[in-house]
Amino acid sequence: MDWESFYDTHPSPSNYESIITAVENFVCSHENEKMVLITSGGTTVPIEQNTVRFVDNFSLGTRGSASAEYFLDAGYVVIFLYRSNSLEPFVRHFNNSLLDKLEIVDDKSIQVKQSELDTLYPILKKYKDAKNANRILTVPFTTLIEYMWLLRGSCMLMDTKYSLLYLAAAVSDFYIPPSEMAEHKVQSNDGPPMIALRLVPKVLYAVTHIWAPNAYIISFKLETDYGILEQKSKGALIKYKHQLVIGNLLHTRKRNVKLIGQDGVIEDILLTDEDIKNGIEIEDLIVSNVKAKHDRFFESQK
Ligand code: PAZ
Repeated sequence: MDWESFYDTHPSPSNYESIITAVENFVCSHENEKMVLITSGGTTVPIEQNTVRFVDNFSLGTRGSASAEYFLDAGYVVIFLYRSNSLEPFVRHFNNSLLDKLEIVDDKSIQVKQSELDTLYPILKKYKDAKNANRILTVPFTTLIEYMWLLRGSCMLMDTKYSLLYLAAAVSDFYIPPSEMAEHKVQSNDGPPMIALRLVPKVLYAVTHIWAPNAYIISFKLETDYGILEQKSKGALIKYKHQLVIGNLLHTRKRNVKLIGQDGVIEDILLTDEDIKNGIEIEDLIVSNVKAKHDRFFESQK
């Protein structure tokens, strides 16, 4: 199925109009400012219409949520399109550990432990500054179909050279059309289910040629086999003609990425053990590299 038929045959989520209106208002309130759309986390593929089970993937949302913080530091306004319950900017630092950083003073007040203040304060300050200045909009999705609609709607609102599309979400290549799903919970006493997965159409062509051809567009490519990473990344650049592919391998993604541009140059970003010990995150280096590239692209579009 091509991407046009996909949108023709899969209706938008029920809350789509209100979400896209919020995105539109956000975009309009930041006209002529550098803006990044970050997609983050993995899509789910339900196997029942009343969904009890779904096919998921490994992505935690670290890449997207950490990058969002560095883009804010770099002066970008951020739209964070993320899988519900995956990591979010700022909050990611405290997942599961927030309660241990607080203490009860008396029955009317609690406070941050003195020993945690130096860590918590700068993160809270940046979070509040970004929120109060309306510099970040978070938009959750869960299913593949929600993601597809929200991606299209957001890209179409961001078709300018001020926009950077940073497509780091892990989007399923396979799905079950709702018309072919069981309505109710699949029963084990009916025997092993025969589930036919269909291919999800590649929408990157539409992103780069139809929805946001004026934006600077970065797609990510994840592989598990080092031998095909470069070739697949270059293949995507040839096919979709966008500006940059960031390639990474499942087990080394937090310490090594390859940035591959249309000129064929491959830049390696590699963290050493020392960097990691010192708390350096690879997203910090990715974002400063990408910002410089977007700046040059922006100047060249005048
Ligand atoms: O979310 P995370 O930090 O656990 O992983 C990031 C990533 C590997 C999903 C991202 O860097 C990426 O490669 N996204 C594209 C995946 C794909 O090829 O579909």
